[in-house]
Amino acid sequence: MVKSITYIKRALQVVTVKGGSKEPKRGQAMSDIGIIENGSVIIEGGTITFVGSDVEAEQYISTIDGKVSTIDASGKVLTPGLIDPHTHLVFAGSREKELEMRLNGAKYIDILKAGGGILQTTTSTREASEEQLIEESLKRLNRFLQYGVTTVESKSGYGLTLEDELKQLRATKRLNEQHPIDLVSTFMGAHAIPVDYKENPDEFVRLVIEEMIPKVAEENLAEFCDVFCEEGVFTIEQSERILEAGKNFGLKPKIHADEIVQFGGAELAAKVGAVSADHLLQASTEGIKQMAESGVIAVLLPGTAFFLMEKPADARKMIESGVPVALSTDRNPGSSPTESLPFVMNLACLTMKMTPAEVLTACTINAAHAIGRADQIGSIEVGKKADLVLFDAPNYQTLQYNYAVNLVDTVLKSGKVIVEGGILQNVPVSTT
Ligand code: IZC
Ligand code: ZN
Repeated sequence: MVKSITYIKRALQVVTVKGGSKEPKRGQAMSDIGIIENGSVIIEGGTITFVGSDVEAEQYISTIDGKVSTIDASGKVLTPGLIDPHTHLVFAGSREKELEMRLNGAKYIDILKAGGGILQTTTSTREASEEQLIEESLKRLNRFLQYGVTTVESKSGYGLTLEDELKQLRATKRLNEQHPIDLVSTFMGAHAIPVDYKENPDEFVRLVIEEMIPKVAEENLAEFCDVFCEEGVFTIEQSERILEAGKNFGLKPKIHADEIVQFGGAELAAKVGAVSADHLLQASTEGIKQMAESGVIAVLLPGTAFFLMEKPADARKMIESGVPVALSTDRNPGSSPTESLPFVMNLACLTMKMTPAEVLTACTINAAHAIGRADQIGSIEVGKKADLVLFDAPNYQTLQYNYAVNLVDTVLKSGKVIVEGGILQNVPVSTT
């Protein structure tokens, strides 16, 4: 069989983000994004086999046999496919009424405590069939693709019964099979205390630990276990028990930490050896120090802070303390209804003062580490999967200089063009 070769040439810049596949990038290394000016990338069978200058590429291509399709990247910037390491992708219903409630002074957490918020989405998700969940989520995945996102982490947590959590996770599995975006699944049964357990939250924790986690692991439906560790949701002690139980079943810990009040979530992340601690708006100095020591990745969500009209996390302090930082949309129907990772990148720059180079590291190789995929994706290096984005921009700084506009021109997933001229190519829009 003739080998299929894709030759991307004449990019103004190839942003390789190389050198971080073993360990996430921290501190100064986050600014080191390995730019090649006037560069080319060659892909063979979905894998990157050459990265270098246009001149070297001409030499290399003359040594290999196969059917070559060429992509002219003149005037554009090539980056790794963007990675979103924190979403609540699969759900039914919407919560636009909460925006007006919040504009009138209601707080996100009080809406939840009153039985709305996550619990409202839980009701609509329980009512939906697995097919309906897939149908609704496909639309979101297609928007992610148009924004240059090629891998997405997806959490359960809108079922809150064994059967409904499994339904959400099975929908995630089928979405992963049907859609070009790769999904990485997280079990988050500990997302909220259901109304019927309000008087006895420990009984719900028992259910999560003894019934849900073993079944999720048995069916191999998740790689990570997450918990909403927050005042009025799950306590530090409950969160620790849940994350340790997950570890016993091979689920790697993640944690929603210190979003609304300073609660000790960052410290707990370090203690349990979490892969990431996410949000961290109120993280303590001591918690940040412990995260740096334990190598916990901070997944920061400035879109959520923006949408909740709160001050974002202290990214500068974390980077200066040696915590590896990643970024994510937090796509969910309550506190961050967007698939625009590029806009979140703008916000990281404008509201948290991350530099354009740090932002790119945070959405590629560090995000890959936050979902355990840094050996396969997150940088443009020989041997990695050819998940790539061409932006219609003269340099990488322009991605942050233009804000809230979509500069994505072409997206390749495993070497296959799935967005061209900003338009989706042969991507499923519906299961029917
Ligand atoms: O549906 O509100 N923060 N969980 C924790 C969420 C936001 C999702 C939601
Ligand atoms: Zn979340």
